[in-house]
Amino acid sequence: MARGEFMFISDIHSNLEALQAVLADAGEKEVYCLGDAVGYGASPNEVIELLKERGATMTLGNHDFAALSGEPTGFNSKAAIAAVWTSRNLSSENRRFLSELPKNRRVSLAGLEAYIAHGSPDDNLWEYVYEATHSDLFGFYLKRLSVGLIALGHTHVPFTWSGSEGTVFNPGSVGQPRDGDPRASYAIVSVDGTRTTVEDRRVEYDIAASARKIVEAGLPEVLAKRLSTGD
Ligand SMILES: [Mn+2]
Repeated sequence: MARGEFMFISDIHSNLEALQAVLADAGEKEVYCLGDAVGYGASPNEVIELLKERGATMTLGNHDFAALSGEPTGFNSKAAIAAVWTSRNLSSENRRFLSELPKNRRVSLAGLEAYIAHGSPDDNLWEYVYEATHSDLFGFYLKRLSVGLIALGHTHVPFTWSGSEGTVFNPGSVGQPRDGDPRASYAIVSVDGTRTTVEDRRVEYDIAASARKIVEAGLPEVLAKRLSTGD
């Protein structure tokens, strides 16, 4: 029976210190990233380069998309300012890297077929999937996609749902948690034969250093402040 452990991250949002902390915590594992590598924070190039170095399997998020287009349609004013800043500060190489990311992927995790995307299976970039609002659809998603696992990001709120059809989860946000816990959030998926478990993990990181870079970059101060409250 095949077995393996896989690291799932999402919504890093240009927060290098948080990304370094979760990678160190997880150790050497295959990395899957569900989008929004950039946006909000001050280290977009460093974050993309570290993800490339780790050979992360990635999908595109709405903030990655906005940084590519330079047109932050549908964003609040602070997010829009950050998207324009990111667009101006991305290296051409990293811009090309983001532009080549797919909106969803099918991956095989030690024999377990899985689907990964940023938003929902229906709207990969924009739809927010919370357990409270969408759990009635989870069995339907799993059957329709013919997978045993679906990993989604975008909400910055972690959850794991399991039913007879399989598992749907969100690893939360590495770089800008919004569930009231400011520690970086990620998940480890363990596959052992037909058994799949998802373990949520939280990791302390140097929030002050990350916040300082946001202020020094001239980005909206609220984006620095929210890191310490996790909302
Ligand atoms: Mn996000």
